[in-house]
Amino acid sequence: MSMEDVFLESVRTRALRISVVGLGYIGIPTAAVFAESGFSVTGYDLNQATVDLINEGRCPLHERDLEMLVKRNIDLKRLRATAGHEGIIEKSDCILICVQTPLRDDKTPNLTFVERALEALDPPSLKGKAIVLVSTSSPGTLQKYAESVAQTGHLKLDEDLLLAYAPERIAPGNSITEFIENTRLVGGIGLNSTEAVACLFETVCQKVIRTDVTSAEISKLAENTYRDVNIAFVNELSLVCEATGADINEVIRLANSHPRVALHRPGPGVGGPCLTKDPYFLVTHLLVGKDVDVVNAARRMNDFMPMHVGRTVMKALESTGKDVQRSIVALFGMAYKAGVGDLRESPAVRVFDSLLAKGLALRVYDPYVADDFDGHGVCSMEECVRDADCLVVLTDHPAFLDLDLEELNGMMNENPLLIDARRIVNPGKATRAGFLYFGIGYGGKN
Ligand code: SAJ
Repeated sequence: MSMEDVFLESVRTRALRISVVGLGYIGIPTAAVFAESGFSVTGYDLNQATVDLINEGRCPLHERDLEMLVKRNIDLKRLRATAGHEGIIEKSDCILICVQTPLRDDKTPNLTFVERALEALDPPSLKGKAIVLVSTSSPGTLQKYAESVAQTGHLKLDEDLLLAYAPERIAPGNSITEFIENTRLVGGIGLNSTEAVACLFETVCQKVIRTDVTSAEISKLAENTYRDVNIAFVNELSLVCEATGADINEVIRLANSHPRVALHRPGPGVGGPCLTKDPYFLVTHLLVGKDVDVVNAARRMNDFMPMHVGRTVMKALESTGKDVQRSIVALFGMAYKAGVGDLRESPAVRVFDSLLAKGLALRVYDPYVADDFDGHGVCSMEECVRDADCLVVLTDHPAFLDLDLEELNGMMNENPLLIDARRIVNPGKATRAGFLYFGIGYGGKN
């Protein structure tokens, strides 16, 4: 029997022992979903606290259904966690690498964690195993590793060792559903690797597309970069609208009526762990240099937006003759996107920092974030806006989609301002409720 046949048989019977290296945002859902499907899964992490928590059937992440899956599979003894990497090769048939891949300060990929995880796997002892990289990585990462393994002369790639890239494509906040329902890409180092690992993922994902390893690496990055570039373009259009008296919401409505246009939404910038990183990973090998590519220009545009929002707040306060240094500014939303309590790379935090640096009195309300924002956090909308001069909407949380503007105005100081950085408040309604309205991409007269 070939190694691929043995692997496929043990996938079918669930005898395949799976190890997940890195128990973070991706590793925990991955481990839980495979355990739920009947596999015996061991998670490895250097953080003892995470390992202990998981072994108690608890979960450090706030993700719908995840803790329930972790608990059930810990109780059924299909899932366990271990600190460090010791014994990993002997105890596994398939190793899924889900470690973090951050950016360095100079915006180049820091693949140290992936490299360390791979270095811990000694090629001679990998015969008969499968290694699957799940972490976001720069194009060529797995091919380079494959070449280094081939050079040792111990193993025939794609025959003795199966090697594939199966990038995660799950949005934080909805991990489990997206893990199962989103199409999974599997790119192997050869046809055996692709087929075997694709079959493994077919046990937990509704749809799997087979491809080659480098195409999978590039397309994972392309998806998030497409989104970042699209949003950057919309943010640039917003500046055009502000300068010409137009409204970005109307422009998007019109342009998107064309069957081949799908403009995204403007905002105070782009946050989260993916769109702020993946574009840089994508252009790692670009030969033309960093000044002439679309990708870096888009990143610069989106990074500029928090500053633009900060300036809009200052200009709005000044335009009404309010004493800026004595003004109270209420901020609605600090999370990087709607419906999550995640502050990673949040543009709202950058707006907060810039306004704080200008000496403004700030209050922050975010129903999803348990953080007191250095003493600026408050627990309700009312507490946030009471006697405030200006309200800034920074995150499009569901709770902010249908604000009672009259009621809010009634609690604020005279002639309140509303700065809508997400364009979710109707300018006409805000004006009728007594606000002086400013919005990103809103060039209309108030
Ligand atoms: N944003 C806008 N305008 C928009 C859409 C988003 O300003 O029209 C902002 C959001 O407010 C947020 C940022 O962009 O600050 C990122 O938002 P996102 O909705 O792209 O969410 P992420 O980063 O949590 O998830 C992305 C998703 N990628 C794609 O949709 C292509 C998700 O499917 C991926 O699994 C995830 O990255 C990932 O892990 O790579």
